[in-house]
Amino acid sequence: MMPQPRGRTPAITPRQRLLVLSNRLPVSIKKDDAGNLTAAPSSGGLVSALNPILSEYGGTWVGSTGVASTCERDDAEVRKVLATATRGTSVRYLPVFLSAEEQTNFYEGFSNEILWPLFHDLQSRCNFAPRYWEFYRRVNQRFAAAALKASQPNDVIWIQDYQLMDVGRQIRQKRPDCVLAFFMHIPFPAPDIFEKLPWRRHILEALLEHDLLGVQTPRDERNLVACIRTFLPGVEVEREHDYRRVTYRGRQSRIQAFPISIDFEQFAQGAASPEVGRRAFEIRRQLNGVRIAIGVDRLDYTKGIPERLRAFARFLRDYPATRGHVSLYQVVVPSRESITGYRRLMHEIEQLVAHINGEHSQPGWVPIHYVHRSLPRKELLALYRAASLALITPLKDGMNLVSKEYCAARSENDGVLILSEFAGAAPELLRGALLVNPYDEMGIAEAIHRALAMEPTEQRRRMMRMRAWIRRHDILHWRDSFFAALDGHMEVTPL
Ligand code: GDG
Repeated sequence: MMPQPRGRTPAITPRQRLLVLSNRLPVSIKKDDAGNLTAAPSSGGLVSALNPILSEYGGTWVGSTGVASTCERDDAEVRKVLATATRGTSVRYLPVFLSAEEQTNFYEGFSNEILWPLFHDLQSRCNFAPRYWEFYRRVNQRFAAAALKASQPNDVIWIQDYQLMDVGRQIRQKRPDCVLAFFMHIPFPAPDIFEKLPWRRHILEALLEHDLLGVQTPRDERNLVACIRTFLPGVEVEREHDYRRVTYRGRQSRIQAFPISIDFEQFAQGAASPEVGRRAFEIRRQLNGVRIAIGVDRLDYTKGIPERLRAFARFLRDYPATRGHVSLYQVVVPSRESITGYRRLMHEIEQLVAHINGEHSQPGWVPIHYVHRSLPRKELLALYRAASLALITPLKDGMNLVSKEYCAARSENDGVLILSEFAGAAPELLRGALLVNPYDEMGIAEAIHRALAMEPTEQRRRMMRMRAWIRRHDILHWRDSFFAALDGHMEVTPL
């Protein structure tokens, strides 16, 4: 039976179903050397955010599985493994099969060697290879075809993220009256960065095919609108309440910021459970009672991990009395391992950890505990509970859910969040977090020192503010505001 929807928005009628498209399904399939297939949950913030929504509402989720398609017989095997892994859920999962060449050029190439660095303001990391663009369009066409096949005319088609910006345009050509929504999980750059993209006009026109275009923060909204004004002559933009209405070639789109969030209650309750409490106690004991600063990130150069490690080393040098009393526990979840730059980053992190530990370790104390794997949810919650501070310093981040999860897990209202001012979460959490510039080693070292010295009353005041904000602006609030903005396009009568 489907769980009862929570929140204020009525459920979508069975007549008007929800179809979600994302590059990856929430379940990834891997093939080992012997050719055996295994299924595992996909990592990353998009899946963390959308899973609770889809599992409540039901609907269809279209995406790739991560394993390269070679022949129809193998694809059929993948379908079977996927069906077994997702049995009993109210969601229908539809795999899009990509060949190894398509994965290389569309995903690793256009998505992660062009769009990802450019949209995170790191243009010098871009490789604008023309063939990537061909594959991007071709694969987007495949997603569009899968969506068209799986949907009925009245469905809401909700496309996720930067890998699929051209899908809506292709669906619109075939089905002009369908309801199309898009959400961008990563930042949107300012015009002087976006203009480097040789296909800038095509991408903006494709985005404007959606009825609703959601971005993470008001800054992303301003940047997107500035790009539209700069690169699409003849466009009209009107401000209405908390969004902009854009008219281009006779079609209207609504652009709005919807800061994404977490299932606060689920995190808070999970973290408060006796089992997690026991494990948190155990972790602290194993670390000989030293205070823990935690970092949790996908392996990615945007997350500022080497910069953070260097800042932590500086902290140990600048405040020698703290040596032996605090350790950084850095979790790095493997990600995009097939991309050379990511493997290089992994080695850089390993070398830095070894170097810093080599320089500062003492009997019974290691400055950095480094974990390079995905942890079970309960272990992650126990770490959030065990840590006196969270050190979350991305160079740029669409939102950063980890910062919100850490606060949700601190039900005793203690602990300090040190947060990059370039994370999308910063404007929401600025009254509680210590904001830092992730490039400022000395500033981060000072913030760590300040966090460790912070009185419990100040910790409490700050943590309560952040928790109250996140509790009110949770993932259900995000979903409700997004669906409410689709009002007029969506018939939202209760089930
Ligand atoms: C993209 C945008 C935006 C991490 N380690 C483990 C684990 N995680 C989970 C966290 C969190 C998620 O992964 C990471 O989400 P983030 O938001 O921090 O980062 P991205 O993956 O880069 O997400 C980002 C997001 O999309 C949503 O729009 O906020 O800006 O880049 O939920 O808990 N989960 C488990 N074990 C781990 O070791 N189980």
